[in-house]
Amino acid sequence: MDLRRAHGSGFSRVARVCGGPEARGFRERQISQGWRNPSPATALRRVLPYVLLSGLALNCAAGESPQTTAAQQSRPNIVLIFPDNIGWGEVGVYGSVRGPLTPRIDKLASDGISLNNFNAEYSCTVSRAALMTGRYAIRTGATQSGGITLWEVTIAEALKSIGYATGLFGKWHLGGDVPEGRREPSDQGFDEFYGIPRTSNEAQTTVANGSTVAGTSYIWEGKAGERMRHVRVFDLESRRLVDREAASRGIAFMERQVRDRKPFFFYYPMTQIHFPTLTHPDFAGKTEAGDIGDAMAEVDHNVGLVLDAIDRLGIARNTIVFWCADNGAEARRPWRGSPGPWSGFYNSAMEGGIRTPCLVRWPGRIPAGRVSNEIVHEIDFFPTLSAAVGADIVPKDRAIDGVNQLPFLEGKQVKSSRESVLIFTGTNSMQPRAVKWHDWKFYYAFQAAPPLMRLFNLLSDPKEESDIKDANPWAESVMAKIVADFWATTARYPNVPPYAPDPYVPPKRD
Ligand SMILES: [Ca+2]
Repeated sequence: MDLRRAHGSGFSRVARVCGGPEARGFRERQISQGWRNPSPATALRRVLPYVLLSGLALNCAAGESPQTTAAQQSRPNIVLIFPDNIGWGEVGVYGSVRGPLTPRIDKLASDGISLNNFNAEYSCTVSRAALMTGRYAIRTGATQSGGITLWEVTIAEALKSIGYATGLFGKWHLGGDVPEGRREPSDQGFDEFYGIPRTSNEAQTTVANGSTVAGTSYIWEGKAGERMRHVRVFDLESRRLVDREAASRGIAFMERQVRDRKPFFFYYPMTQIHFPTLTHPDFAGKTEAGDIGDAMAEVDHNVGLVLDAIDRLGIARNTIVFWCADNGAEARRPWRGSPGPWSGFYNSAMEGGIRTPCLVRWPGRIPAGRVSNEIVHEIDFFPTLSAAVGADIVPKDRAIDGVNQLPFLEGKQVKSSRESVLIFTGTNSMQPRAVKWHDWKFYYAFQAAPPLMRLFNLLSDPKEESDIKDANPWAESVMAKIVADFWATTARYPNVPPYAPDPYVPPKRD
């Protein structure tokens, strides 16, 4: 299969579909041009054909009985595709640096709204915590090794409470190092789960995070009321297969819910293109654009599988589809991604770490072909979905940071419901790293590069400029031993707490 040719023709097809005055080629859709919101009359002209067609399309859609249509109309299905570590520079409509590799994603953009100022938290777990709870992750105490507590109310739990079927196919990463039997997807509202409980790089060693033993990292499957079960070891071979398998299982999940006439929430947190960026054999080496190019072609293909299934099931008009990346571009070499026009990568508070591609499609409700520079945040999903499903399912007993963006997405409201974004990079400090307000970004502590572990050799590199950690994997454990020896002394002799008043008396120890 000549992917370049296939994607090339797909790309030009998208260009034709998008070819109105508001979308004259992809370059013009870049942020340098900005987006002027349409006048109400223009917006109405854009929407009117869909309003007029919607009744007809619902009646004509293959395989939909009148009852199905009525049930589906009352509660839309939600498909949330949430790929990992994809920067702006990988997506056609956001100005891909690797060529036209994403025709299906680009078509999704032209069928809905492209958000040019969509904000996420800066890393995998905190981003998922914010997405699922509608709260800045710092409120949840989310950490990679700890996850989030069962006290948090997730979108899945909220939707389940009003009769939705809920399925997670992909990457969980909200249950900490040991989610098994404690913090599984089924403990947070998901009826079904297939995928990896933690993160993709375990495939390099098969050592589960928090363990030191090879062969402890698995692909899992689970169901509500049961504990997770091993499917197979998560290694470099199964890492290549997991996203396709998740798509297949997710599609089967959608088919079952349509058959049972039940509204559904299909959450598809893809593992691509997080390192190791190794793709399905169908795509490995096929794009001539490197591992990331291959991975983006695979991501696009899997998006296409889901969209085709939605069409085949006749539910397109009653299904909201989101395609949004969890945080900024992958940074690890040799799989360093592109943040497009922005600086920084994931794990950074810079725009390249927190401003990610986000597309939303809801035919007949969200006008097609719109591009917006208005600020939206992933914490807005929860209240927005609450509005979209017509049920007040947002928890009232806790702080919720998200706001309802449905009127904005539908074009009924010109401006976003949000004017600002807080950016935290720590899990313990209430001090934000930065605040965005309209076009302004204020840093309390500016740090251009990701605060990742780094290793320098002071003889060959006295200025500490060349990070050689990934070439010296032995170093981390040597340093960890030195640190652990220090901390061991504090168990017997605790540190004096900051701001301890006088007279200070150390706590008694046996
Ligand atoms: Ca991520």
